[in-house]
Amino acid sequence: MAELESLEFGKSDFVLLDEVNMEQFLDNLRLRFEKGRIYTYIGEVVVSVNPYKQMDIFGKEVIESYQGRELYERPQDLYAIADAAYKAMKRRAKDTCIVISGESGAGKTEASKYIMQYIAAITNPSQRAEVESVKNVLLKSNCVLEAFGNAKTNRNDNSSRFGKYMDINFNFNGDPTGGHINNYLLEKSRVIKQQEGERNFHSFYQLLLGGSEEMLRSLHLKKDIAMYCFTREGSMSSDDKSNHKAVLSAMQVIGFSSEEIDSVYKILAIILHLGNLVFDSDLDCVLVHSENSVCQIAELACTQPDVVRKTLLYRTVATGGGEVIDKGHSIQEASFGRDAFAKALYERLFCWIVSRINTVIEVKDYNPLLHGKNTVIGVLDIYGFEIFDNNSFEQFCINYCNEKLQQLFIELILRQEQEEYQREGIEWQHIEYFNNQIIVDLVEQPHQGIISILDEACLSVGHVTDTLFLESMDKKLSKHPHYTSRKLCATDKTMEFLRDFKIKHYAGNVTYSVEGFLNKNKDPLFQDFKRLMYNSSDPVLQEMWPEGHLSITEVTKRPLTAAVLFKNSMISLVENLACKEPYYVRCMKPNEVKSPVQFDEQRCRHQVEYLGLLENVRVRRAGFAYRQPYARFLQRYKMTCEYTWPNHLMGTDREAVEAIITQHDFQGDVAYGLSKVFLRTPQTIFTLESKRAALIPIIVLFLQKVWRGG
Ligand code: AD9
Ligand code: MG
Repeated sequence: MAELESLEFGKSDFVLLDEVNMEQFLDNLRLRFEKGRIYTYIGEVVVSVNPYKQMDIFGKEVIESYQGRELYERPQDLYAIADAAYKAMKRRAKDTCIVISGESGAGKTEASKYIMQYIAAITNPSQRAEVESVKNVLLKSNCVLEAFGNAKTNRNDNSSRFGKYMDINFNFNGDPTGGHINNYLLEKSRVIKQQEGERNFHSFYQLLLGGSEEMLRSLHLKKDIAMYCFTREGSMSSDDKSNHKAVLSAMQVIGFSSEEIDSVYKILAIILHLGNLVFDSDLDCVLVHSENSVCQIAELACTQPDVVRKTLLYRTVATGGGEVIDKGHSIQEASFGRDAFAKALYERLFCWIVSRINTVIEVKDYNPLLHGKNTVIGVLDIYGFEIFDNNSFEQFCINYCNEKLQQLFIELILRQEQEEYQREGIEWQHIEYFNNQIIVDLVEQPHQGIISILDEACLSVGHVTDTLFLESMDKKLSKHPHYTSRKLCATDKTMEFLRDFKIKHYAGNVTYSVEGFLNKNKDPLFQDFKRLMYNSSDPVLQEMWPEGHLSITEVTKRPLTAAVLFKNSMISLVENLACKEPYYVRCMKPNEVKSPVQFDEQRCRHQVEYLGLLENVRVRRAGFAYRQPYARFLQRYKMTCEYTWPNHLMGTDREAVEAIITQHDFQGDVAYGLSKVFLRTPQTIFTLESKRAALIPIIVLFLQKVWRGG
């Protein structure tokens, strides 16, 4: 019963708190975490706390117990959310989406996997082979994407270093027919450098430690991560070997051909060999120190060693007179080119893997006339807000993404409430909340926003530095309430060297160092590398580098910069989510040490603040905390009223519900909508629940007597 459960395990819904304040919120969260209740509602939003231990709340029997029941009638679980989204999609032919947010290590990816497992388990009861195969590919895709897109960080041993949005398509029967994956901003800088204690992407270690002797020999690799610059900093994990097998088999199940799988591993090997290349100078000329590696790279890339060598040491430039010449690199330029090439190879490999999976799961030959409306559930598992000691361009993009999602959260959660009240003909009073649109504008507004200023700096001719970009921002944004730079605040000249700016994000202040912003945004890669890859006789490599066919004189258009590409992808993501019925999972991390028992109050307080959870509860309570269709409400509480038990003799269910409300004297707390009854305070539902609880044993006794004929 709600009342009893609330005493022992805390309140199952934060709207039931006596008062909405941080202390009560945290007390309840802590109590529930300690009691193993890792999920708590705020209305229809689920707040999840990472348990850091295996819970026995997942599995087949649990899945069965969730099917077809309403959100409020079940214990709190991800399955309930998945089921609600699925039911909305199936019953009302609504496209829905489940947005999973929270910081690194909070449990987003695990949650998204449970949700997908749930959907896979409840669909296709008749076990049709083609649907089973779609489900299998959807589930197996996780394993491949995690191998290539996840890495050990100091915050999470299996951190997703890319954003992922997956659409699952359903036919009118409610069975999955396919899907589509969108990936966002892979953290490719990790390929060449990792922070202390972190690793490169799992795929490299899996190959080196799990690849067969024969495979490694053909790739000219040794089973030793210390031999490669790009893996040297990381440590082995006991799972690398078995995961390699799992990934190989997943790629086969998905439908990668053996040639394609060979190409994937060849590209990983090329990257590892590139990492070991050293440049030297001899008189005036730069040389590659490691001739052997050049030959191996050429062999793996299906091209000639002298072409590889030339690409590493020279770039083709067009002179003013229209002449094309080869210009030799300095050691610094050659190293820069090598690193940019390694990063680009990995990024293209990752994108190719995603699009290869998409070609398999894409819905083909769907005829709405024949198959009915095609509906979609989208699942978004994307990086959470990041504040590090040193924040750079990547954190800037990630935090901008979180601003966009917060904006959507505010818009959808409020809009949903308002729409429901409107639909039901109930008056609604607007509630104040912090609207972060001003920060979104600060970043993305044309001409005045940070991305525009950054682009302007990147596109201007002459030697533009990160510092000039900072100056340009200071000039244009000095009056913005959410922008400041230490340089702007500096009073004495000695502070001139400071090269950072601060954004007052909705989730907290973040100081970004401008160092590397221009370069990461321009993301330059000499055209020669693209041509090298395009001219490879490996069809996969060639497919990945279509623009390599252009010669230097033909490359006239500047490619879009990284920030603009990211901004465009965020805008279309938000548009896509906004037209779906949203379900939210807000993930929290209880502590920094992966402990299943420690509840770090300060860390949790911060997350509650920036996830806007208190505002969420307030919005939910400012309206009506509970709402139920008349028939359902009646079914549950009819025993508490003499006019409705065992059956009511009123005209409509609504009149019967009015009789219950009047009997308990709750008239002041209630509004009657067209199809639902709305209860303003949680206390009302508590009282009804406890009255019901007290009556149940009496009714059971009575029924037993009747059955015994007593
Ligand atoms: V990141 O932004 O990708 O770095 P996530 O995705 O939020 O992060 P993830 O789901 O990877 O975090 O969870 C981190 C770790 O917490 C997992 O590897 C598990 O060890 C642990 N975890 C998370 N959720 C659960 C759970 N429901 N049950 C058990 C969990 N362990
Ligand atoms: Mg993740």
